[in-house]
Amino acid sequence: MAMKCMMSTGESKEMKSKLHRVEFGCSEESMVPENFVWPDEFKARDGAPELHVPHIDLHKFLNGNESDIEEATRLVDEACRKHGFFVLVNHGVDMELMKRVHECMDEFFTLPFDVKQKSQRKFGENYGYANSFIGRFSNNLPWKETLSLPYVANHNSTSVQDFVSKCVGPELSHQGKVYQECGKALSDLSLKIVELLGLSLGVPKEKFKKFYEDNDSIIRLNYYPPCEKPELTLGTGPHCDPTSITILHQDHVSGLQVYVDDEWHSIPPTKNSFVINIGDTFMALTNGVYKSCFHRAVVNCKEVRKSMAFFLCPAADKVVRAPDEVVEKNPPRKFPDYTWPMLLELTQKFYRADSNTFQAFIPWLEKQKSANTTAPPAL
Ligand SMILES: O=C(O)CCC(=O)C(=O)O
Ligand SMILES: [Fe+2]
Repeated sequence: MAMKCMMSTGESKEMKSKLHRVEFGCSEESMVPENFVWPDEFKARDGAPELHVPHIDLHKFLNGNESDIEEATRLVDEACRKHGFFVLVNHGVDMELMKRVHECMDEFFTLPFDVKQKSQRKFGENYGYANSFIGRFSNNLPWKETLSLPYVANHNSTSVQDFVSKCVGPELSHQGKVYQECGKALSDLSLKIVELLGLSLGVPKEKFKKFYEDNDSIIRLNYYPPCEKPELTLGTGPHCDPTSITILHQDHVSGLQVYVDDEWHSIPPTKNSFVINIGDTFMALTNGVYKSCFHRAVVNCKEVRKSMAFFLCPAADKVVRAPDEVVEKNPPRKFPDYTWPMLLELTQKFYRADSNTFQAFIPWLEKQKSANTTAPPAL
């Protein structure tokens, strides 16, 4: 049903003609547009083993004694060197707020398509509503709809609220307020997480906190409609987050999978918790010591799945450069200095983020730098 809603657009006509019948999903027969059918090597199989990630008690880390701190940093260090995923509990974020976020998502994504389309994300832009029928790709399409919002960690900024009122519509301003509050709570939380990561890595506690204090981040709401033949497609294709740290809140439906030791593993939702993962930009800040890991989301035939991701990103003028003390312990320096908008531009316009994003980014960045230095002076 939700798929019908994703297809009730002019752009979908061509795709409708490419629909092919697929026999026996959870229902007797189902139809999955060809563009959503992923090659066999990517398809999800039943029964992915669970990834055993540490559950980190943030309250204990912040208020605990020496041994609580030592335990939290040791577990985080171990997980981040291996795959970069851990679960955060006792994090202090009001779960009633997260419940309201999910209610707003239900309200938004079940609106008629033409209402959602008003806030359509344009090519090269970072914010707004997107689904695969209006997206930039034509094959291996993800089975989902998203709404991406700008969060600016500036004392008086109401960036999220303003975006919703202006681009989504003033009639949804109540949702904007909820997402704004959520952004603030998760931005504050992210500063505690980078403190924990800094300590785990052995850099002064304040270092990363200062770097991200004025973060310019992204909130992404993911809505995965049920799919009658879920094994043919993916909700979010395999990728590494190009951003710094991701704070993910999943509803009660499983779907998140992480590629570790040559195998896909699931991280099922656990109540009142967030899944945290390291993105490419934080990996660069640690000179590659902490890993940004390949992950994806699978869909199911029974129910909608929703997740909310807060992608922590540095302010536009901050130079991403691993601290000397980290490089000295893990030489040589492995990443070029860059600012986040450069990597964002590459992944929004030219390159679909995967596990080789940096291999594409490094020569591209060099080209951009030399184009800028050889350009004739402006008159
Ligand atoms: O929905 C999920 O569980 C994962 C989503 C994700 O990886 C992303 O939005 O980057
Ligand atoms: Fe992701």
